[in-house]
Amino acid sequence: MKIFRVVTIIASIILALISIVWTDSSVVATGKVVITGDGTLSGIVRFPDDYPEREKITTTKDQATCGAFKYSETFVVSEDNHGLKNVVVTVEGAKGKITNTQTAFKIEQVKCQYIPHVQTMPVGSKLEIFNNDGLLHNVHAYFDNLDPKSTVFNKAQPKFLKKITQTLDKVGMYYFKCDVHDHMSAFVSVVDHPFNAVTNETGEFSIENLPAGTYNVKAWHEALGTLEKTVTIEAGKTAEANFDILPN
Ligand SMILES: [Cu+2]
Repeated sequence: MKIFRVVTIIASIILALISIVWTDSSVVATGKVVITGDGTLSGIVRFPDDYPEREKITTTKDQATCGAFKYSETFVVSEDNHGLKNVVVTVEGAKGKITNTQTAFKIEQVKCQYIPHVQTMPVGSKLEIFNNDGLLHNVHAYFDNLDPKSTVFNKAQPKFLKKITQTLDKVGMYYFKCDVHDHMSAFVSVVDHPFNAVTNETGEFSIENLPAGTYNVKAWHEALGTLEKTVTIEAGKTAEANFDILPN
């Protein structure tokens, strides 16, 4: 009986050591074991030919703060390479826990505009919503779509209420609209793994620490919907995934 117990303990120690080596684990500050790889996926989301102009939206109230018009943030396209900003790129099914120890994320309301327009954050994160304007906004958050039934919270934010804090606890896309200023919108992709990115000013993205494997990669845009692609990641290498937006 005693020998059996000793053997069991030794076996479990060996198994634990093997799993540490095999999974290329690293221990983050929180003490969580994070499984990662060393492959990278980079690419660009772009219009190969014609691309939409940035729309000018005339404001209807609070012009002293908001200005007479706002540029729409739906299609922000680089003149140089036709890359599209604010596309959420996700590698599905890659194994890895979130290493991000950031505890709070923020959206600011500045001159009647949500900043940033698109971001991702780990599920369960706190989102701090700031009112930097000296006027009333009304933060209306929806989950997955803009159906009134999909409302998650709906809060008036008068000028004296500088900060509202909300926990985003569902994996998926949160839509934000201001019920006072029609043109104001923002999107937060709430995720349960670290393999996500938002395209930059030139439509580019890079996702690191990917384990080798073949994955489905999704590119989501607020007006265009989702494009998908199968990509194979090799250990220590950078794979490329470019998404071309074709007229349909
Ligand atoms: Cu507003």
